[in-house]
Amino acid sequence: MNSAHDHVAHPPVQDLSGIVGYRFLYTYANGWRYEMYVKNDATIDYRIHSGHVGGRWVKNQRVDLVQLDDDCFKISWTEPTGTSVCVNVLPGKRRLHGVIFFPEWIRAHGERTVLYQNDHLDLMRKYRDEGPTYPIYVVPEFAHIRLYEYVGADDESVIDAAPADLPPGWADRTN
Ligand code: FER
Repeated sequence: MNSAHDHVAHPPVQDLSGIVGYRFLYTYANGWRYEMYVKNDATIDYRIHSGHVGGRWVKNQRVDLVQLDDDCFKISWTEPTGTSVCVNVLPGKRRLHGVIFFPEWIRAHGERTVLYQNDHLDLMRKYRDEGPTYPIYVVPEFAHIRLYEYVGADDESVIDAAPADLPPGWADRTN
């Protein structure tokens, strides 16, 4: 029966202008360093500067992006590798929390995913389908956002090189 307590959810009005078109550099509490560019409301590009799969980079990953509240966004997706990721971003607080769900084969052989993924999508799906998938290696960590900059939406030049091909110290930038 309906009652005042079983209404369907009432999503908040969405204003994504505080995150779409931004690039951010962040360091997780476990030391892993990542870079994300929110290219538009459904797409990210990213580089992994250090960590379990440091050196990996990806363009045009489709994501679900929502605004949960003022200064609070959530980005969720599944990779062709089978890794799933959910990242909460609070730009004004320079705070981020990510949960990465790695399949077992990436815990054991992370190096297989350290490449420009877009050139190897069929291989990633083959590894994904061969597994093993389980047990899932869950990595929940806070991060500090060291740099948060507006670079504009839909710009293919923001992330267009491998982490290893950037100028020395590039990933150490702060603002
Ligand atoms: C992040 C955590 C994990 C992130 C990307 C990943 C761009 C991707 C992991 C993988 O596929 O290996 O904060 O941001």
